[in-house]
Amino acid sequence: MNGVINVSEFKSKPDAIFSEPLQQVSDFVFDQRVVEVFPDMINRSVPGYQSILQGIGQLTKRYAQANSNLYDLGASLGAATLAMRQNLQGLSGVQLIAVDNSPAMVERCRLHLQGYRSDVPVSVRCEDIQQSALENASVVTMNFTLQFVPPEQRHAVLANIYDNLRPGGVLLLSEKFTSADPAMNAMLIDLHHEFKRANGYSELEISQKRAAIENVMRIDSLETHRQRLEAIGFSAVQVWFQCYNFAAMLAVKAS
Ligand code: GEK
Repeated sequence: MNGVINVSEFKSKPDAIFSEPLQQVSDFVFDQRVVEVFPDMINRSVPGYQSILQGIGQLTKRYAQANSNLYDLGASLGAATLAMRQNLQGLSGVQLIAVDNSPAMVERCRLHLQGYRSDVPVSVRCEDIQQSALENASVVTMNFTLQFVPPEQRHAVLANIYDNLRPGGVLLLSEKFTSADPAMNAMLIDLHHEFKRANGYSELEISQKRAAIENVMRIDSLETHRQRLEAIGFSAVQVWFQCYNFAAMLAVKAS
């Protein structure tokens, strides 16, 4: 496996967005302020983020096909795009397309991608993944993005991916999830909050972030993900990483 992008290499201000008491907590948006702190924020908030990027690189190496497109939907600053790109050496005719609908993210993503050398062409599109035209895909990554799509639109987004995957192509889907068992769900949330405290977030930051995100990030259970992916036609769905209430899945379109 080639060296994997380490997000700590991305320049970042420390995330202090929710450190002061706010009179009213507004819905979370991926704006310029978030871009400036994003690498620090995601590293301190998503358990296993770095391991997931490494796994995305490994799975890309395994499933990328020559003469195909690879997509990173909801690319943010391009960490997964880079993890994918570093694992495409020697494969002819491949190109990467990173998509995000936040203009501030897209601008910084372009800068990041330019900072790393590669022969694999990459383009960055500023668009809503609900409207993305995909074609001839072998690997599609959604690393913590589907959870921001309104629940009623998720089936259509995934069906669009499935329809435009080549036989043998894969979706790499990472999501925060809920557990159907209320006690287990509460326990997983608690472990995650402990993880955030251990990474230096205060109670105030944890609770204000939770309030800001609850309307924009509505999460499914792993059962819901599996059932929806199978109903769309994916022939195999496998969780390959889990830490607390965060998981990464592989969904395969039959060859
Ligand atoms: C990473 N994958 O570092 N269309 C396009 N982009 C969207 C949409 C949409 N409808 N909704 C949200 N986004 C990245 C991390 S972050 C996850 C992904 C997080 C974008 C949004 O602008 C943001 O950049 C990204 O999805 C989600 O591997 O912050 O928890």
